[in-house]
Amino acid sequence: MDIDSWPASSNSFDAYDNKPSEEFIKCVVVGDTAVGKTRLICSYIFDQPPTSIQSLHLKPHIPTVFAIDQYVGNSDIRKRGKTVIDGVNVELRIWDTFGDHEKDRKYAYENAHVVVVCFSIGMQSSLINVNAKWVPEIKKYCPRAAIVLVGTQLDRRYTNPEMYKNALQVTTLTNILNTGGRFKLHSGFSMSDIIYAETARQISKEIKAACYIEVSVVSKHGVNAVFENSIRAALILRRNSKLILKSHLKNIKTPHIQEPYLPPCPEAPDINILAEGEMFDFSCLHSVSSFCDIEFIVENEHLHAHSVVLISADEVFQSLLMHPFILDLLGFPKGKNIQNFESFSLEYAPINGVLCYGIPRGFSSISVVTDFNLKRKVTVNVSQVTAVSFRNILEFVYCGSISNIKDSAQLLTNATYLQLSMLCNYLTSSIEESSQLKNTFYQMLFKKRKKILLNFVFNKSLYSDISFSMEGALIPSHKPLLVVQCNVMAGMFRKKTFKESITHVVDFSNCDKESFMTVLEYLYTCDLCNHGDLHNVLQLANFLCLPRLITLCELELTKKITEVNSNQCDEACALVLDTFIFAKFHNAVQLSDWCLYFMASNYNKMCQYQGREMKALDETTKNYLEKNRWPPVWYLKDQDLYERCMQKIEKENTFKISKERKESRCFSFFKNL
Ligand SMILES: Nc1nc2c(ncn2[C@@H]2O[C@H](COP(=O)(O)OP(=O)(O)OP(=O)(O)O)[C@@H](O)[C@H]2O)c(=O)[nH]1
Ligand SMILES: [Mg+2]
Repeated sequence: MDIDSWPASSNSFDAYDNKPSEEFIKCVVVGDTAVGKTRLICSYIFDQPPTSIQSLHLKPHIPTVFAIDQYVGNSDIRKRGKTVIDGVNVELRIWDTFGDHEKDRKYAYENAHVVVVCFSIGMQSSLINVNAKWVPEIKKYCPRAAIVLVGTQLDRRYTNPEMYKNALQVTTLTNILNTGGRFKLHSGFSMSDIIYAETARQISKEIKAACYIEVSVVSKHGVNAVFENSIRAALILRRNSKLILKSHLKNIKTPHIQEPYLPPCPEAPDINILAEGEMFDFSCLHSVSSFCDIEFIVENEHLHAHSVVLISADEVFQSLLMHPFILDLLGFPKGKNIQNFESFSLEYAPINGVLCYGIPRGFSSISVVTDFNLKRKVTVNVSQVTAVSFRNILEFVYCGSISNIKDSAQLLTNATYLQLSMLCNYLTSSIEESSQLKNTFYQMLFKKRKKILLNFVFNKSLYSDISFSMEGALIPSHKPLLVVQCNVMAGMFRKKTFKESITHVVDFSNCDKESFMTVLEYLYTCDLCNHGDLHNVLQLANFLCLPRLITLCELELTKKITEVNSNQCDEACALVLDTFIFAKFHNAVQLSDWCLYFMASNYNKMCQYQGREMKALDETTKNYLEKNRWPPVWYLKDQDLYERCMQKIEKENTFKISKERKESRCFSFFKNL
């Protein structure tokens, strides 16, 4: 049952057909419009479960129009009104009222035993009105009723005001009448509007309320406590009344201080990994002679290509370019690189005039030369294939798709002859869904490249044209791959003004080898496989402008901190602080946000283990942590007060019990006399 399905209201007391079970209590709920009186009552009498802020604000506020007794006409609801408090049977009747308009509420107040005065924890004006409007009204119409002060919408104290921005559509009756439709009264609040328990307790004292309670229908915190303590407040007044003898009320407890609500710890921000997107996109090298080391001669046309691109795209090119005799002529080590190429037919062809077996069909002769600059070049004559088709074949190898096929039948014949199986599949697949098709083949090619580059090319001298020197070692690498995967490297190798564009060795001696190898492996695989020192890898990733690698490092570092935290909290605190400073310095925005979150949600531990370092943080960070620390300061203060009160109550109880015992012993002594 929901707020919208109230039983038909009646303003008549005659509607009560049952006699009060034992103690009948009329409880009237008052307060400004939209503070949440109706929601609070519904949550209690329909025993509604906790809810989310979003679903609570899905419907606009419908103001209550008449003062109503919510128990009239619904036996289920009336049953819920019967309760037992501190051993006393009670029949509770709750009256909902309106805060919106100024019609007489006298009828609602009539014979009230307790009045629940509500204000919203996110609305200053509603608290001002407690003293200015509601208490004078209570004093006028039911001066003898007990008062319970209730701060509603407690969730506003610990949730971001942004959450309410678009959700809250408060409509008032006056607005409906004036505008003939829904009207946005206020669309949110700021944290400066928030009322803390300290202030409310002060008001509670001033108005001589029996107790102060905070509630939220979102968490359901305090909902039952409001009505249980309202009953207690009413019964204590009744007990104290000299006119009636009420010995069965002697066990009614004084309404207690409420245990504060510990808001849920905020969830860690997600670390989003940038997609692989344009990586391994060799299209910029297609038909480009820079960094090329292979030349195909087809129908007298000379077409340039790059060994790394060809080898990583198809087994046919692997078997051609990784032929042991060619590798021997080029001076590359062979043996462990060689794959088993038995899946397609191999033939005899001359390499530098020597007839060799093991050359894929269609490559009729090969020549290998090393020029005076020690630049090695392989020239391959292609037979029985048209130049137009071979250009299309190279486009597929570089781009994973072909933009303009002039003669598809001819191309399919040539691709079949050259045994290029992936291209044959591409050409025979349904052309209608061309964009999806392109994507599928791009992905297939992507996966293939990852595997081949890692197994046969990464950290191998095979067709290497550049080396990085560090820690006394030379790490072989491949410019065509580096320029495609890394813009900084592309600039370094392409711009003639950089000496790296002409040298064969690049000095990276400032780097530690393990971290560099991790970054290099990433460039060959698009994955962060071998971690090394993640801080150093992150630094290098930032230096080389590799945004995806930065996100991968961010994720790994958050996992590492979480893992360390589960075993050694003090170590995690030190690590997170280092990482935070490091992340800010090296543009790892997600990581620095995550560290801030960690520091805020482990604030006490951070101060315990890293007190000095926390004090040395910059003012903006300190302010942020102070604002967002968990548990929040208001909770800690309230919890401290609560514990002190409970200790005091316990002491008083112990004192009372021992006093009673003493008295009963005295009594028996006299009795025995
Ligand atoms: N975040 C949050 N919003 C609440 C809570 N309780 C009520 N609200 C919101 O406040 C709006 C008003 O609630 P009502 O219970 O209808 O307000 P009311 O005090 O009965 O208002 P009148 O009938 O006009 O006097 C609701 O539409 C909810 O969106 C709460 O615990 N948390
Ligand atoms: Mg209402």
